[in-house]
Amino acid sequence: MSEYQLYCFAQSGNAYRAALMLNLIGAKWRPVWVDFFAGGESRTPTFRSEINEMGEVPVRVVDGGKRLTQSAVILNYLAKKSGVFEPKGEDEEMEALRWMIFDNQKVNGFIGPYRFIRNWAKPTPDQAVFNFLKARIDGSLAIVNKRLEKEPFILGNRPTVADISLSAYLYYPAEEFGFDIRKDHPAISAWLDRIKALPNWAHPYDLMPGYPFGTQLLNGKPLS
Ligand SMILES: N[C@@H](CCC(=O)N[C@@H](CS)C(=O)NCC(=O)O)C(=O)O
Repeated sequence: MSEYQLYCFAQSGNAYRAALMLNLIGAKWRPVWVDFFAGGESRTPTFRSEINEMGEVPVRVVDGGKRLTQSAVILNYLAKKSGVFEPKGEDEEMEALRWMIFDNQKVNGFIGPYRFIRNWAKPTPDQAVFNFLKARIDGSLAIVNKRLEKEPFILGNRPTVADISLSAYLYYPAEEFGFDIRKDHPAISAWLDRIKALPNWAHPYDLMPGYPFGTQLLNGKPLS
């Protein structure tokens, strides 16, 4: 029996943070597919009253019903529980949190909407919106790249929740972004390879259901 359920869908980089963490720590978990695109499930009154009042995925549910949302909260909970990717001591905890907030707000907080409006929003917004977001993305990724020129991981020599949070979105295909993050930011590229080499790493489209669109399949098989 799985210890955790994760409400998610394959295209969600926010959900992928939590799915990747669960996989990397070897947790027993199973995905629950959220029909985000066609069904608008996260906007329904039922989802908001019974699953997450914020209308977002990921949502991590422990068998028995206890729920957690916000990927940073989920990552920190799982790190504490497993002892894996856990920042050690108050200074590291604050440092990890600092980067996770920066990620949520300014790195993937801009990359996520950019990728969404480029691939799925109807009608497609004006070019000015893309230009604004892209300038913010370039500036934020340059900050992360500079940090990673000095150390192999965000907090130093070992990966922590800050690395899982910041890296997850960046594994989606470059064609979905329309720019090549690895080419533009070489230290980020080398860091993505280091995280990808960790045991149990898996691509978002292999780890969460809903790719291709509108299916409850995971790797071509129905969800159990
Ligand atoms: N800060 C949140 C962001 C969650 C989030 O925005 N998830 C997207 C899916 S990738 C969502 O559910 N969006 C619904 C909406 O904005 O209406 C986290 O890290 O969990």
